[in-house]
Amino acid sequence: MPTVSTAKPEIEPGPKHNVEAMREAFYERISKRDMAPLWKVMSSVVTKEPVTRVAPHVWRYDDVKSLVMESGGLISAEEAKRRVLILENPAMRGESKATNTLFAGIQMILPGEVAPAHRHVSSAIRFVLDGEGAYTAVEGEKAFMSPGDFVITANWAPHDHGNPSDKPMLWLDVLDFPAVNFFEASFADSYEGKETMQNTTRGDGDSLAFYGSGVLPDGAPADMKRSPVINYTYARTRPILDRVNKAGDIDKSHGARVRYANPINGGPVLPTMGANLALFPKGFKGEKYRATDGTIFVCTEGGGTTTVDGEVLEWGVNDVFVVPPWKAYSHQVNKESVLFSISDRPAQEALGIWREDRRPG
Ligand code: GTQ
Ligand code: FE2
Repeated sequence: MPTVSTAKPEIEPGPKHNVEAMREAFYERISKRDMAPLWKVMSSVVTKEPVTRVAPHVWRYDDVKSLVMESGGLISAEEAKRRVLILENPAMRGESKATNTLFAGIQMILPGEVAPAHRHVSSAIRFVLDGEGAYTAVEGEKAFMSPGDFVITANWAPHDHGNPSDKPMLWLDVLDFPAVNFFEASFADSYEGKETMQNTTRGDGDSLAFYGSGVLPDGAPADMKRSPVINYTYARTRPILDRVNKAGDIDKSHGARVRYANPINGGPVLPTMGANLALFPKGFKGEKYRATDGTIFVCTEGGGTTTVDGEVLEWGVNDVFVVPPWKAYSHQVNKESVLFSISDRPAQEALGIWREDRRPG
């Protein structure tokens, strides 16, 4: 076995020094062939724990609403195609991302406006903040929307929006296109100069009646990657939270919480994104929690604070906030409050990489 001696530096004038020089010369030579030594970067490419660029952040609805309303005077829904102000994570400006996998934006559609039909590989969800009686038509079926409604638009489903009501409607859009673009697998179709393809034989609200009522059409498929329900209405979901709360089924971190599910198989509503609605009873002081899915929250009732890695985020009705992956967080409320949340957890679970930690240090 060779031993390294430090006793005679004059006699062996640094084999270490020579090795370093030889290594550097080698790295330079392989670099010219588009290669690099893994051992120099191993710990930063195979990290011991999740490393995130995402910053915790709150977008206050007061600011957001007035700015989105102002955009209504600058551009029409028709011209913009989608009149949306992007909620950009402050640590990733210019990338159109709220988290590394999810886009978030606030869309507004004014009375009488329509946003033309299109389709894309990215799945989308809407979470309604303001207004009453505008619709999203998905594959030709109109889903009329009210605040708190959770509406899904699956991969490649044609969709358009319209507002026959007399009030502006605003909603939160969340799309998975940062994830789709990571895979470089995006396609989109605008139907420009073609038929809108929005004529089907389905009636308004059919999907919820057929699939969201504890019965299924005879001959419904035995499996489906995404839910056939278009609109999970607040009117139906919210009362369930009271029942869960009354039953005492209150998670120490997540409160009285339900998960939006695909009625065909009980799975997530979309393969890439999953959502929950949670009620926190008055005085709830949540236990710290962390998971690998960065999460976007929206408050629908009440208000409170979420402490993320020591930073306190304050939120009230219609405020949107982001918790980065693997950062320990806990919710606290003084009054009864409700939070909607959405993340890429189903995608991570499908890939076998999702983890949670109920006792972060
Ligand atoms: O409403 O179809 O915020 O396609 C981003 C992309 C909304 C939409 C967005 C979209 C839409
Ligand atoms: Fe779209």
